[in-house]
Amino acid sequence: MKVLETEFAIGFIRMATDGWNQGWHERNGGNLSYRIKKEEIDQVNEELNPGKWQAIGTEVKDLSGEYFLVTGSGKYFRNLEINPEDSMGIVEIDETGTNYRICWGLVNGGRPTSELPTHLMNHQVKKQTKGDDMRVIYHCHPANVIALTFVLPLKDQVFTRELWEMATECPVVFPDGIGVVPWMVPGGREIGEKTSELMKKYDVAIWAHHGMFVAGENFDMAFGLMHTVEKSAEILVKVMSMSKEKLQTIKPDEFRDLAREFKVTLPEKFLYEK
Ligand code: 2HA
Ligand code: ZN
Repeated sequence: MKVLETEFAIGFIRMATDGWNQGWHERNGGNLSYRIKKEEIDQVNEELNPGKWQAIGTEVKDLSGEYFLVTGSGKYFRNLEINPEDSMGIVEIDETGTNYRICWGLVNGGRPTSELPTHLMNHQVKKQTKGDDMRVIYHCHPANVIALTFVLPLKDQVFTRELWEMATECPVVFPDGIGVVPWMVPGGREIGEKTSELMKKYDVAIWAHHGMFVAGENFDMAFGLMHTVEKSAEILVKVMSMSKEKLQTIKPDEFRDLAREFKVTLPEKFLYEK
């Protein structure tokens, strides 16, 4: 089977195109990775053509032998659909978890995303904590979430609570909450460590003045989570633009009622009195 005929490649490209259409991927902004299942990589074995091992820049021992479909460094989401073999690639992780090699795609000498360390460290955390449930890590630059990082305190409690309040579905969609990473230099191990630390608790991490990372079971869940958080941020931006104070909102006890009814656990640290 050809890589481009597989369900995972088709889903990956569709998600990238949807993200582009949302306006979340100006120029070469954002990146996407998918941890490929054993049976899926076996399907495309004949098309794999491993290149040279190269350093990841961090260690992800628990991902040794795994294969990932990833977007390329400097590649534009806008082009993924029309030129997938140039814009994305399959990489394999070596036994030590410190090197990768390109096995398919990135045909014009491309490299995996500059955020490969963060993607892989997030995948490792999700594999450790959720087993095989989480396969998608997604990063983009959504305007409303980024705007909020200039006016809200950069605290998990504040972002989670403010965004929960903006739409009743939010606490049901991201009950564990949202982590916030202060401004840092992107593209390396350090920001990857900080982000993956938050991914132990949350499926969403906001990078101040930069963008957002989410983890999802599949493309629908990851895209839907990004979409929900960014929509909630858009409502909050509108509310804050209209008025300094909310005349009414969802109260802590109402969140507790919601949690009971929808059978989710909402950590009490987010239900503080204001
Ligand atoms: O350009 O989004 O964080 C890709 C990025 C880097
Ligand atoms: Zn970015």
